[in-house]
Amino acid sequence: MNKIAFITGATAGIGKAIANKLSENNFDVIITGRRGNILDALEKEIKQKYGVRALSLILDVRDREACKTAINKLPEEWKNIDLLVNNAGLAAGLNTIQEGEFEHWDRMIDTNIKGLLNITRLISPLMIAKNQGQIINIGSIAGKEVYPNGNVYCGTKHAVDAITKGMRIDMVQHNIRVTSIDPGMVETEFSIVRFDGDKAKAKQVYEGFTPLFADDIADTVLFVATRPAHVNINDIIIMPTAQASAVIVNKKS
Ligand code: NDP
Ligand code: 8X3
Repeated sequence: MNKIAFITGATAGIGKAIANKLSENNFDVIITGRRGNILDALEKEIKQKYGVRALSLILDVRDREACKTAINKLPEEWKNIDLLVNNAGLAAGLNTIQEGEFEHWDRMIDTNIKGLLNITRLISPLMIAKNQGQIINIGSIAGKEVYPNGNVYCGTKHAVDAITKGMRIDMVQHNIRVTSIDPGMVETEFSIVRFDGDKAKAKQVYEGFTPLFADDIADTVLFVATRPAHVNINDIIIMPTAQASAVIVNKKS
């Protein structure tokens, strides 16, 4: 029997790479996100390419009631979730606090913190019931350091760091492993979203050096997910070779 992984934010970037990587390595996957057309295509591709089971679930992690309904309605054979990857998240804007946009703050806090909590609250009891499971939270270097204009995004990722530690304490008695994977700069749709769809501005972020790619993070998730049952990786910070800290990047201009 394959293990079952539930992945949030599987329609793009890191989440999509994780869905592919886990499927390639014999996990059955529940892939979730808001963009149904992308999920449908990915579900078909995964089934064809890797011959594992895949189920797509259109889900906005901010919508607690919709998440409840969707997870409660999962067919019984899909409720046996072994691995939850809390990946859905975003940065919106890059401004000082005094110039920040309230809508950006709400979106980041509601997705990165409350969304992660919603999904964890709904899925962890399924793991507790079988006294087994694993949760991997995608944090960030922004959860370890604060950089100029990163204020609220960094705040949400610091919250993920603290919540991960809290989860590990609460879950230990239930034999559930909890990990945080904290990447530096990864070229995905992240900066396009941060800059409200401005692709040219987003491209500049990754110019002059080799950033991480989504597949690098997927490799890390696979490593964590395939350790023996008695081993838990608490936390991994993973950076591009050219990035020494949140703000120090060796760019060749
Ligand atoms: P992308 O923008 O490429 O992908 C983000 C994913 O999150 C999409 O699948 C999107 O799906 C999903 N998502 C966003 N909002 C919601 C929501 N409300 N409900 C459900 N799904 C949602 O970004 P990344 O892949 O780069 O980001 C993934 C995670 O990695 C985030 O948590 C981010 O903070 C973190 N991270 C990213 C880094 C980077 O440099 N790229 C570095 C460190 C951490 P859809 O739009 O279909 O809902
Ligand atoms: C994404 C990494 O440094 O762009 O979490 O905030 S950074």
